[in-house]
Amino acid sequence: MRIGVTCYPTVGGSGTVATELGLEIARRGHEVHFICYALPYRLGRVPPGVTFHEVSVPTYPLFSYPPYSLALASQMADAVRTHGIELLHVHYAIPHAISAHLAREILGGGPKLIVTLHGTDITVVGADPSFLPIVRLGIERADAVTAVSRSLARETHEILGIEREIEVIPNFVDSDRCDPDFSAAYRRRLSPDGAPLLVHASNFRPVKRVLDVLEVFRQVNERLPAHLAMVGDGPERPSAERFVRDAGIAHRVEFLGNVSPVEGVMGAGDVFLLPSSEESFGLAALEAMACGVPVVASDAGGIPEAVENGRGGFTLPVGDTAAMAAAVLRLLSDPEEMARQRAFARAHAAEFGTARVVDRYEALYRRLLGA
Ligand code: GMT
Repeated sequence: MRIGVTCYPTVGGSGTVATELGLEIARRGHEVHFICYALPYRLGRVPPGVTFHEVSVPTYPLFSYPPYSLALASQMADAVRTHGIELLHVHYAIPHAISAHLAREILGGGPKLIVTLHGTDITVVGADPSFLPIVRLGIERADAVTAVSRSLARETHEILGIEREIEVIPNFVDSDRCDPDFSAAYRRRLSPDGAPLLVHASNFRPVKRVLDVLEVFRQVNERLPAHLAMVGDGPERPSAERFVRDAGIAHRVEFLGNVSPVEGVMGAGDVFLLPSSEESFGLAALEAMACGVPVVASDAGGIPEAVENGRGGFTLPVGDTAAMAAAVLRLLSDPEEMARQRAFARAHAAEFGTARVVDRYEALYRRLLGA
């Protein structure tokens, strides 16, 4: 099969899933074409079965907003025509689903189209009245739509007021990316005194509630001296840095920015924190569990589908920092419970292994192409 993939190339869950899926599909002998505005951050070395098509968006004094969606549509049409791409798989509805429709208009037909919904493309941006009608169109006209959790599929039906079938294919994780030696080195750096280490990783957007991460840590650290590693970057970072200064915990908290591979730091931790207010799935939590790190998270959106309460993690009401701190303290003060939860975390993450989940995408591709 010849597959075109479009995603945001920047650090984030949808780009990770799109890239790892494309790479695995290429390993299975198919031809994969990434059509993006930059090389996806997770692509690394581009293997022989993969081609990258850069979307360049010309600027012009009239364009306060350079039309990325249109440049993408033209580039998609060109890649399809030149390479005989049979199926376009776009990740994140806005604007990728619409660009793909436009590409099909340019071609007067052409490839099948799959739209994979990742979360904020529906729950935050897509729900905005400025985008809702165009997102609805993009989703209704696709040949297949997938969502990364049952919760997101349900929300999509509710928010967009549509009835079309949405197949739920969960996110996946490769535990081979966990590297105990590398993590041990990180642990020595982040906890030189051997105290427990908590970890959070995100894009520091408001939905991640990073101040809750810090508040949970503050409460834990009051009872049991610990360290916190904050991985990632984004708009809430300045307020987070202010919080740790004001709370007098700056010497216990390290802001690492984006690190690669993220599993290096995640695997160094004792507990991973994810107290988000919106989360379609919570891939970061799954990555932590794959490295044997239990998760304390909120019960927002699809998190309970990724983190089974009591089996490798605990899900608690959004904003209940006291309950989250208590869950962390319980884990840190009971080595037997910690060992049990670490084993559960690994076993639970194994259920979301790459091969099993990619089989489902490959089957969907074959179904659409009659291959
Ligand atoms: O908003 C983000 O956290 C980034 C976003 C993305 O598109 O990169 O993540 C979303 O997609 C991930 C992969 O499917 C999911 O694991 C995240 O839960 C989801 N984020 C939200 O729903 C907030």
